[in-house]
Amino acid sequence: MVVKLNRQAFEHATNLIEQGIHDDAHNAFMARRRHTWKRACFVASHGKSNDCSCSVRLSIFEERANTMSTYTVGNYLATRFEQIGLKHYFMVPGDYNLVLLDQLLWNKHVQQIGCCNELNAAYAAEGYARVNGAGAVVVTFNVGAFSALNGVAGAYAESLPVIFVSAGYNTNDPSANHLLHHTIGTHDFSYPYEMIQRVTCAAVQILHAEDAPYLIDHAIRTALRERKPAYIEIACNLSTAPCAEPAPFETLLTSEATNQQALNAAVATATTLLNDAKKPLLLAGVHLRTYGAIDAFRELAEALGCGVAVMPNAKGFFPEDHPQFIGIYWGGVSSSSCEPIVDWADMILAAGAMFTDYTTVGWTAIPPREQLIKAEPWNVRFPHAEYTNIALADFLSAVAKNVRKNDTTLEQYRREARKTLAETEVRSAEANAPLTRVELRRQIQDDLDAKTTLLVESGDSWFNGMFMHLPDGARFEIEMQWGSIGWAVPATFGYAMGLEADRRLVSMIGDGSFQLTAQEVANMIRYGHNTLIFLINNRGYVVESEIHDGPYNYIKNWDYAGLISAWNAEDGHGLGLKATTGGELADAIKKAREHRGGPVLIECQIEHDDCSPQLLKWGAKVAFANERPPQQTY
Ligand code: DPX
Ligand code: MG
Repeated sequence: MVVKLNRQAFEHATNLIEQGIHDDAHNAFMARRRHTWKRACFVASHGKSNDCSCSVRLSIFEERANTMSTYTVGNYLATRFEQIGLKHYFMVPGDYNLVLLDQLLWNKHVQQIGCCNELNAAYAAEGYARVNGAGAVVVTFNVGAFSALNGVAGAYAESLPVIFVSAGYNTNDPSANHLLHHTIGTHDFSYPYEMIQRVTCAAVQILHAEDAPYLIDHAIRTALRERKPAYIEIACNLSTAPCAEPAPFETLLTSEATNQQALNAAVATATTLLNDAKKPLLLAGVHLRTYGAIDAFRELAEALGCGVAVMPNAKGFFPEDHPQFIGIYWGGVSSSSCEPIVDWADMILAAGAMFTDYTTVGWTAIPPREQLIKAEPWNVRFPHAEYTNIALADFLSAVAKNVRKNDTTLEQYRREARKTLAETEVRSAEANAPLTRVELRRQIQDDLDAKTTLLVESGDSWFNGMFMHLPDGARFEIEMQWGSIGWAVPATFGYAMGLEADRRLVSMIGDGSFQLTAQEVANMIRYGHNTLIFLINNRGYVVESEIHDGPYNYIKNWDYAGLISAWNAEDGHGLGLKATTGGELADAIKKAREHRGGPVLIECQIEHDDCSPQLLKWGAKVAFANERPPQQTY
């Protein structure tokens, strides 16, 4: 049999073996010349080839050949990716992680998706985790990891398990006293790991291959359990190192169990408080989805029969077509008729709620402590007691089985709503009249259907989207806790990557936010996503203008629709459209519905001052909270 070999590479392989196979050298060699190594092994075990006549020690080659049939550290990680349900992960290559990326490519069931930069890749993984349950981002040492950090911290704030993988330095470098590129130019290698530890629920450094299974599993298990990102750093010379085959996935999953005694006590207390109340009400919070409690919450709502209000960052977690839905509770900027009912209730069970300055409109909308049952992910707070170790879904479901029906708050809401119905009707504008925010909102609302996810970026898009009605089945995505502008474009890309084939994604993104991460639209084009983006061009940072105006809130205008043809280049099928009137917008939406093979971006031009009334009110209250003077302590 004739085996053709690259002579130089073959001789290099032989040298390594004759020097006693230094592991790191072997790994480095393997990374580049796996095939040559395999062929060398073949030659070694079958005698000389026609091309090479190097003598090699058979036994050593055989040992290496056996090694090659086993898992590597990178393969181990790739298998775990697949097992936690990833079909894609997001990455940017760099010299430290190239070998790791090769090792991940080995798993054909998980697709590698390149992003324009690491910040976008992290946001894309975060968006993917929203629709898929978990996500992953793979970056290079320091420069890649630092760029990704904002998105990773965002995933922490939003409670999304994103596996954050970075290549690390070569294990030989610290003791060799080397200075390395992509560092701050000192011999200190500890700072990246220490920084990342602060924004992840688990952080591991793989510096010895034999530790890899335990450390990878620890990070992934913690991320899944805590619904937070976890960090895995793999030394750049270890991703090809031999590694045990992963144990069955089930061994990785451990779930904390509810303490039955605590649950019984909490359910008894909650039942008494709710049954004794004259005007009970339920409030849906952001953690309902994170902790798998959406169905249990609905079960409780239907058992209690009361009015159900939804916090802004939980929009979509209770159906808006449900007869008990009374609207979005957001203090003074709540949807119509909702605030007076919440204020009127005498006992509120808030499930998975997070009361922050944003969600409470600058601390002006927190239910009084003595009228609040606050069911958190793992504990329940009552006015005079607290029980811990209780899973949110277990608690809600158990209370549902015990409470008495009381629809007082729902009935009162219906009376209020009848009074204000006429005010909320919006008529369509003249087709040739300049586009307004009200007309824009009306047309986007009409375009939503049961298969739509509406994703809204920080900015007036929050308010425009928040008060749209979600048809049954429609979903809503908002990054309200972290609130980082630039999130929406890459999160849209990641979300669309994980979206079910029969659903559609519509995103509302302001001009200022778009300018941070715009280039990821190019990857929506690359992968032919049929996403629709409403780019709201109101010439600058309108939210900031309303909180505190100044010259810094006005930005360079771009030809946003025109960008699409630049990104299409020679092979893309994106479509960029511009709307300056209601008629042009209607036309563009119609074209978008028919377009296939790439995203559609509709640039909607409106006046800078044309913003939501709710934004004006909310902005003033948040500004007031921000501006509180320092307390005197003497
Ligand atoms: C900033 C915000 O154009 O939307 O509707 O015009 O406000 P609107 P735009 O996207 O502008 C967004 C702008 C500048 N927030 O008004 S909300 C401060 C900020 C942030 N995140 C980061 N940097 C600055 N939230 C990363
Ligand atoms: Mg703007």
